[in-house]
Amino acid sequence: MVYKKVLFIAPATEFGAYPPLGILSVAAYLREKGYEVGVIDYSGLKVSKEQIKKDISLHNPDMVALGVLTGPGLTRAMMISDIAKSMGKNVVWGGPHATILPHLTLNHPTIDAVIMGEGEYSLEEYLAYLNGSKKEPKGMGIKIKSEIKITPPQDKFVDIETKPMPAWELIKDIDKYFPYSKHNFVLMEANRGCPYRCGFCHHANNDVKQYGGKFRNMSAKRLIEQFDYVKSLTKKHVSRMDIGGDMHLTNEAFTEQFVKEMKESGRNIGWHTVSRFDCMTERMADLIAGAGCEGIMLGCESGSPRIQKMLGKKIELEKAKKITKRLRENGIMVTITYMMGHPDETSQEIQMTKKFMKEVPSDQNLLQIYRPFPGTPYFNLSVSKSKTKLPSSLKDYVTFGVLGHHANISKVSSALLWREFYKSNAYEQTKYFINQQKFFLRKQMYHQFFDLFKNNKFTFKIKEMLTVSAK
Ligand code: B12
Ligand code: SF4
Repeated sequence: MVYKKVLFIAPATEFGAYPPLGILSVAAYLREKGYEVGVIDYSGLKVSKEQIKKDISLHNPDMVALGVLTGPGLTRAMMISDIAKSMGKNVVWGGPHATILPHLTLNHPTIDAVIMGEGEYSLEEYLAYLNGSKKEPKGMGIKIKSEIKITPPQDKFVDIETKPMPAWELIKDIDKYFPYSKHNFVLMEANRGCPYRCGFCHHANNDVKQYGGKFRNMSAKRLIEQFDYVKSLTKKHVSRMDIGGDMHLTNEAFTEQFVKEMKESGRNIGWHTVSRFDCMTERMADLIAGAGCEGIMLGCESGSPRIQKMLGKKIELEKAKKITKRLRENGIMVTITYMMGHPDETSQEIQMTKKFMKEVPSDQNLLQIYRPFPGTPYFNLSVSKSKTKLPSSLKDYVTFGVLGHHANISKVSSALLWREFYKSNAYEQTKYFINQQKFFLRKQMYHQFFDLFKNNKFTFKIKEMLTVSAK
């Protein structure tokens, strides 16, 4: 049999439509290598077994390749794999879940292979292998006669600047990503990897680093080309880029070049980005503001110096204050992420985070209770402290992360942890709601402004606040 036709599927969940950027990139690369490719994105849609069967029959591929995250998307990913296998297809998984847990993924009976880390070269090598090449494919796990074999990482990684344009045109209903009548955002691939290793994060994992390759950032010029390509495929009004990925502005030199290209384009495209306080400078805050940046997310995670040190994120309160103030003076909306429930966190340390949140004048403090994610140092700690039962099948990972499965590895009781979280969060969410509405008005994003009322988000927030303060 010759493996020539690959159908990529993003199982995702019915809650929210997001472009499957990993799949779009791998599909574009394989097509350039002469394979026939198709893409189906089920994000934001309810989907039945009959529909899946119909979709696979229609494309009639030799291989069904899925991109999967840990969490609720796993249910549909397993369902699609079972159906595809019953139709005689070779079934491959790629993306974060398969990278972190290749053995557990391959133990599922209907999955033939997993691609670990970056997908382009490994899937190409796997297809060549299936088509008779003697060369063992790198960067993957294969089931050979029920035996699982994990192969070494690739020794070459993709140049994200020159790789083919992500295959956005293969998505049937691209407009689903742009729900507003005006001023929609495009989520864009702008970089790969992360140079850091924060204890709770996917990027702290050795396999993620080895199989995913080094951190790479894309030029603004290439990003604008991608943006224009997406715009050319939709009649919807798209005016802004959401620079996807976990880390973007790592230093002043890159930022300087990035904003230079943004300005030279003369396009006035709005963009939202990501950085860390220890990477940011006041000069960077000025530079990005002058080149269309409208929003930035910065990871802080805790106000406790012990926890920051443990995470490798040494954040000076005074610097964070100064930078946030400068960003906001420049009209940039600032979101700072925090967590409660770090390893051995004390009640005193929770108070330090609350104090930090109060003193740093952001638009939004995005607060979460820590939830363990597989393959990370915090997760291993959680398991070794016996707070988390190690899941033994794909099914056990469905409720991870998103659905609030959590193990308390702090020193405070769970009741206190959740009480502190709800109290702070109700206030923070209300503050954010007001700041966000101000932002929409300032930017004349009226559809977004009224959408919050239409979907009753305001009443919901007020209710949440009243319920918590009544406790
Ligand atoms: C955008 C984004 C989202 C978006 C859209 C997700 C999507 N469509 O993929 C949204 C907002 C929905 C989201 C939600 C969540 N996310 Co998210 N997200 C990201 C982010 C920032 C960028 C993803 C991206 O587009 N990357 C660019 C592309 C090119 O990279 P890629 O997807 O990794 O693809 C490459 C390889 O993985 C591989 N590959 C990927 N798919 C496939 C498929 C095949 C067949 C093959 C062969 C290869 C392959 O090849 C690609 C190119 O080389 C990543 C961080 C990151 N840097 O990747 C986190 C990340 C993927 N998210 C993460 C998490 C934890 C979540 C949430 C659980 C958060 C939460 N608590 O709610 C939810 C889960 C939601 C769900 N439904 O399951 C984790 C994943 C951890 C894990 N074990 O799964 C990441 C890695 C962040 C982190 N640092 O921890 N996320
Ligand atoms: S800087 Fe962000 S993406 Fe990088 S390891 Fe830390 S939390 Fe993860």
